[in-house]
Amino acid sequence: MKYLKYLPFVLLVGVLIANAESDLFVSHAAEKNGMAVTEAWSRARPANAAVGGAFMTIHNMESEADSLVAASSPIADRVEVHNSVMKDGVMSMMHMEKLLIPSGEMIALKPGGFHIMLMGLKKPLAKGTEFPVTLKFARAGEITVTVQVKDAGAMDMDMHNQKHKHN
Ligand SMILES: [Cu+2]
Repeated sequence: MKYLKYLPFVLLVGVLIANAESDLFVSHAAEKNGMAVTEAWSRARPANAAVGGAFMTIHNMESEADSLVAASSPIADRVEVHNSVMKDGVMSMMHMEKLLIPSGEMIALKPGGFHIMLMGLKKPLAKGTEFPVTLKFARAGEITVTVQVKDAGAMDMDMHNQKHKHN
C-alpha cells in the first residue's frame, strides 16, 4: 500500500466537492486495495425514466493493471458499463464486458464517454438523493460508492474545464 499517503488528499478532494454541492458532510468516494473511486454522481431523471447514468473517477494506484468487470445497484434491475461512441454523427452506446484501468491511471466516467448504465430503475433519480453502486474489479474486488444525484443539466468539473476543447 505504498500509495496510501495519497489517500488523505483523495478523501479531502471528495469532501471539498461534496461541501461545494451541499452542507452535508458526505464524501462520494471510496477506496480499497489500491483502487479509489471518487466524485460519484448521477443526473436527475424524470420520475418515469427507466434508465439513468452514473459517473465517477476511477484511480488505480497499484502497480498492476485492473479491470472493472461488473456493477450492481439495489435501485436498478441491471447495471452495465457502457461507452458512448459517436459514429457518422450519431451517438450510440456500447456495452463493455470489461473496462481496463491501467496501473497508475485515472479513468473518468462522464457524460459522452464511459459510464455506468442503470437499467430498470426501481426508484426515480431525484435531485438531491443518493444511491449506492457496487463496482466489481478483477483484482481490487468489490467497492461500493455513494452516488449523488445532481441537476439534469449538471456536468462534471472535468467537462467544464475542457469545454473549449474539440476532438
Ligand atoms: Cu449507457
